[in-house]
Amino acid sequence: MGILEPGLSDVLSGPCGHLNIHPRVVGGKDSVRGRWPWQVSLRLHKGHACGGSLLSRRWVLSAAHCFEKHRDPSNWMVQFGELSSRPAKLGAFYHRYKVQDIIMYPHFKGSSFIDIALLRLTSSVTYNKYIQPICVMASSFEFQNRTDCWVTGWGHIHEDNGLPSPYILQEVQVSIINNSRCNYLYQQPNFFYRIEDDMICAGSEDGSHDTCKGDSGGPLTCEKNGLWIQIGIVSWGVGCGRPNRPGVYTNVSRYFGWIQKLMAQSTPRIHPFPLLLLLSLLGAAPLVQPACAQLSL
Ligand code: 4AZ
Repeated sequence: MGILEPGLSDVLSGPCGHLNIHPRVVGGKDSVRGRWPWQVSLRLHKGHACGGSLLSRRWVLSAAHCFEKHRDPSNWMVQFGELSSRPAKLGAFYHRYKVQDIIMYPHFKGSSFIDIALLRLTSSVTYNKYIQPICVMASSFEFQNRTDCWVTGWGHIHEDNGLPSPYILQEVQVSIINNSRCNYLYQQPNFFYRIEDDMICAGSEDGSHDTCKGDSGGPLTCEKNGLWIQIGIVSWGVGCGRPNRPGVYTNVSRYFGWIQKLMAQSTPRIHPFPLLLLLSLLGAAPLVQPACAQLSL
């Protein structure tokens, strides 16, 4: 049942990271429906609260801080496959799913540390042209000098300005800023914020490309060999679009084992034999074997 991916040495139980349509956050532009088919809107009491990404039919990845004050899954809904965070058409409601469990990483202590959560959905998501999962990998080392990654979201377009009507998903290209450089920037001129090992900085040093309030939980993605990989989760920053204050993202690869373990534990109702398959990518970093996990749950 596995699908052999060109350029990848193992099998997938279901494909991830494929785009059907090829190509404001801060400094961004309107996206196109289907360009980021894994992007979801997490809705608290029916309004957009945070971003997230689809990993498989039953699992959505987001930031733990989104749920710090709202831990009851019944207050949340996940909206898939829509360009607007407030779609006018009634059909959009077909693509809203309920949340069964909110699972924060066990050591999450609030705010920006270990800022990762998985949502288990009550039912399986139906994939289509506009709804597809993203890949995650065991290492993000090889992405550290990339200048062509992307972040997407329905968050603020400036520190004090929300996204205006019709609330179209924004996309912005960002550079990955390595941790030593990011720590240096965050000390300029005299601030001190520590960028931990499980965080990745991205944006631009002049602040022109950034994420903001409301983008939290959404994906930072890069393409590799034709597949899109999620390397970060929008987590925090000092303001939005400020020079020397790039956006800070949770480094997803640091939690690859945790994600894999949780997704494997789920008891599927439709597919009787869930598969856990690791996918090694060609051209992997020499010490850490990157893997792309996709589960048919
Ligand atoms: C927030 O409050 C937030 N500039 C998200 C991203 C950034 C800052 C704040 C990064 O959700």
